[in-house]
Amino acid sequence: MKKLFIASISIILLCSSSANAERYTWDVNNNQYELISAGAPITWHAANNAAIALGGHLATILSAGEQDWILSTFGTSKYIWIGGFQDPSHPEPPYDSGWQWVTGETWDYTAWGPGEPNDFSGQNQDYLVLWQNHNGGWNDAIYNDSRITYFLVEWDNIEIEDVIPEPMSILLLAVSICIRLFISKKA
Ligand SMILES: [Ca+2]
Ligand SMILES: [Ca+2]
Ligand SMILES: [Ca+2]
Repeated sequence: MKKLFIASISIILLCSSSANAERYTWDVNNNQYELISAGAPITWHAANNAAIALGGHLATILSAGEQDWILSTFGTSKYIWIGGFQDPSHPEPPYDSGWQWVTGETWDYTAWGPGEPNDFSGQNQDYLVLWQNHNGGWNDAIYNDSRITYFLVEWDNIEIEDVIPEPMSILLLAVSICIRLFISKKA
């Protein structure tokens, strides 16, 4: 019985993880995230378009919880585009004003790295990146910074229950199969 139960759970876990092996769900907002390598330098705009084409958007980080989860899930060793940008018509300085999220979500949390944002050397640094040199702290970068080859896509609370049975339903199904097998063995 116990072995059957464990086997059922293993199959369930295998099934649920194989659907989107690269995607991770943050259980606080139930959103899914995937770190994508372009394999070559990619502009912020190209990354933004790619994220939309995938049915998501460049990741938006609204809290310390989301920032911490993203860094612990995807690491701090890469330069990664995310979904923040600065209105190009916004006067600068101040460098930290006029920022917004691609989704229109409220911009009221920031995790700037030391000295950022800064329009470094007078460049138009108006796009948001998780910066390797700041251990994942944010940096404002120019749209075509050649160091950036990764981008993080987020899918908002997608309703996977429409296509895949809910985990609890699968669990109950597995348990009922175990019980039936157990009863038929006894009979
Ligand atoms: Ca988000
Ligand atoms: Ca700027
Ligand atoms: Ca900067």
